[in-house]
Amino acid sequence: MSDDKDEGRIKEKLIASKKKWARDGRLITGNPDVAHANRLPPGQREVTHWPVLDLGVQPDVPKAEWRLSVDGLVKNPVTLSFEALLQLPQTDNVSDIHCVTQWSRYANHWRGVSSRDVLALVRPKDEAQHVIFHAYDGYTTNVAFDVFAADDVMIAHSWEGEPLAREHGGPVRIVIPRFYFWKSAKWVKRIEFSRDDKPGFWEVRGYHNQGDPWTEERYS
Ligand SMILES: Nc1nc2c(c(=O)[nH]1)N[C@H]1C(S)=C(S)[C@@H](COP(=O)(O)O)O[C@H]1N2
Ligand SMILES: [Mo]
Repeated sequence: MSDDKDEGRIKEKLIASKKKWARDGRLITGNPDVAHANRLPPGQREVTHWPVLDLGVQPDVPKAEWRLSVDGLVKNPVTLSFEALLQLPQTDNVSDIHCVTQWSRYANHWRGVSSRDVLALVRPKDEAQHVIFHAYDGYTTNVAFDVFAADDVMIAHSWEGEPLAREHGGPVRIVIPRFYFWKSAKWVKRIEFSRDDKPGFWEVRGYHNQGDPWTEERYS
């Protein structure tokens, strides 16, 4: 596995207990809300604080050194500095967070670059069916192309009008509100467009490949 070297640095016990939850199918209520009749997806509870979840490593990436490569099956691959990211069109979006560990946090105000503006810049090839996020802590996660292309997906540098805090993935993270929050890579460094799917860190450890909170796609 490509993440062998990262596993030495991250919290083995935390990972082991989450893998066990996945094996046991913990937290699944069996009451899907396909129509989104409620604001709260099944099995979730609302929190007002913002929990921090990571692998026990919070990389310190100064804005001046941060780079984002957007590459793979695209016609115009780019590597963006933080300054270059700010020069792209800026978008504000408010969305709810749903974490697979059962907390949801409503109405988070994000600012950054929308996935649609990234797509317009790099121009993916027709064969690009999957998007893989790579992060500075070695974390990866994967989504289908159309999930990335939704109109509420952000490459976010600010939250509630402030620079995104390091523990929440600053300087820049992904936000994919319609799926469990493990799909929203913190400390993002690369967005890869791929023909083939590449299940990410949690997806190879028993988490669902898609992660729709409304149908409780918690575990595979
Ligand atoms: N790079 C990176 N991104 C990550 C993670 C991680 O460990 N590393 N954890 C994921 C998980 S499981 C969740 S629930 C959210 C947590 O984001 P938060 O700490 O800002 O609440 O980040 C996701 N993105
Ligand atoms: Mo999570």
